[in-house]
Amino acid sequence: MADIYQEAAESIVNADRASSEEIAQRALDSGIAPADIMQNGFVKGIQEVGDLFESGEVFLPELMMSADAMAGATEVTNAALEGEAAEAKGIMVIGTVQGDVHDIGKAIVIAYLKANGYEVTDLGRDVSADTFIEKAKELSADVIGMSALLTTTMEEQKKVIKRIKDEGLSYKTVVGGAPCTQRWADQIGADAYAEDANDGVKKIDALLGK
Ligand code: B1M
Repeated sequence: MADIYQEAAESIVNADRASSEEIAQRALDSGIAPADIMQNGFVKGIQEVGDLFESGEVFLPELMMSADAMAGATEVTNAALEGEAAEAKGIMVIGTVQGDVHDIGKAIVIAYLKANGYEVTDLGRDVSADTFIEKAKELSADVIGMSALLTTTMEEQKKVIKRIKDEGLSYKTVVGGAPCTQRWADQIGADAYAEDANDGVKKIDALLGK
């Protein structure tokens, strides 16, 4: 099993989308859970590319190609999770905050939420505070989820939460993304911080008493 995890990670490092999709499908066909191949294989690969990017060993165009390979793998594993959908537990809107285009993690979180019975609307990336609030109102959401991957865009989460409080709205809020922490969530008054997709489901279940 370790071999397929290794292959998965390598397909991301090699920025090979055809290969990442094929490996994802092969893993699912052999009975590996979507979360396992994602976390133990593909995510390891994108983290390695992130480290290489940070140390100047790969550049932005290569990082973008690896992200594309990651998107291919995510599509395959998420399609498998969609099939597990259960009865709706709550309504959620989720997006990547304004100024931020990182959406791979968000796609994984959405798939987990859907598979665990949430009705989720993906607001996409580079989502303004106005859009978060408008869409939550329009869809009568229970929860607003905000993903931020840049230290510079985390502040946008604070902006949305401030709007909710200033307008006396009652949406629950969840923040996530690599630079976020429980401490940050407490500081900005978010109802929950989720470290990963699994934790996201647990925290939202707890917030809504499910
Ligand atoms: Co960017 N990038 N990037 N990047 N990128 C990071 C984040 C960085 C850490 C890389 C580095 O320098 N080491 C760095 C940020 C530094 C910082 O702010 N401290 C960085 C930078 C600097 C940049 C640019 C500024 C580069 C440039 O232009 N010079 C630029 C910014 C663009 C912008 O957003 N305005 C940029 C661009 C890009 C790409 C477009 C090339 C691509 C994104 C493609 C895409 O997403 N469609 C990209 C990528 C791929 C990365 C890395 C390598 C990988 C991110 C990722 O997908 N991780 C990243 C380095 C790294 O993380 N090692 C990096 C895998 C994913 C599964 O994990 O997103 O953490 P993650 O999601 C997890 C949890 O965090 C959590 O659950 C997920 C699943 O477990 N989670 C939530 C996330 N959101 C949640 C929401 C929730 C709950 C949980 O509830 C609402």
